[in-house]
Amino acid sequence: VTEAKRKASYTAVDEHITTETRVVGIGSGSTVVFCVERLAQRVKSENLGIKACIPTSFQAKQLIIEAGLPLSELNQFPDIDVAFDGADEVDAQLNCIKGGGACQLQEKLVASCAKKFVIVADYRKNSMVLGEQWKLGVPLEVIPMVYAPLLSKLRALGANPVLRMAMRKAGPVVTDNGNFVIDADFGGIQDPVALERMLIAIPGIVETGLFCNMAKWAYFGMQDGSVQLRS
Ligand code: DER
Repeated sequence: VTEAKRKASYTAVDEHITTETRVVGIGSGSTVVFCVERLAQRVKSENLGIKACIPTSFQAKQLIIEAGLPLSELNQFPDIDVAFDGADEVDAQLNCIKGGGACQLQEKLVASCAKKFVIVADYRKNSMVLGEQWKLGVPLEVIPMVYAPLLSKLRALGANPVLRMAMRKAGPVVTDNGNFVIDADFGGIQDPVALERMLIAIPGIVETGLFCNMAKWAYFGMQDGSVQLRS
């Protein structure tokens, strides 16, 4: 799977980073690590004009710093040329479930400011209907003060919601923005656009892991070593 992630990421960076690229959005998770690796290689070996890399989490910030790439932020570089990010599941229309790493709030902000939003993933994420492969539910970033009422509201909507608990830290996961994550399993999601609209309107849900009509390219590393592009 690691080789599949690396191949998808290298292919995506090689196809979307040019000498014209100035500002790059860097997603979160284990696949986008290889995008940073490839970008750093190319900055070193080619005359690229990258001026800023915009992180989507503490992890992404660390990746940018450790790769020696120029770290900056949206308020200094509001127009992102291309953003790379992973996904937990991608459907036939390139709608995604994201948030496996609890970073979906900043990821969606960066993706929303990018001219091009590119997904990199291994073959396990390639799906037809969201919720069919990814069984852990739609990650929702929520305000801690209201997580219990939200669990009830989500149950009333037919979901099976769970407050995401931390590993090797007592209590729930706390996001980079100081919020909690509720994973709400809705089963197969035939209309992710409608579900996203309904969820984001509920007070206390500050962001959902449904990225609809955002990604225009998705690179999947396949088991046979090939890379499949869906766009
Ligand atoms: O948390 C996130 O949204 C990540 O992008 C995640 O969905 C993908 O993580 P992975 O590349 O480690 O599978």
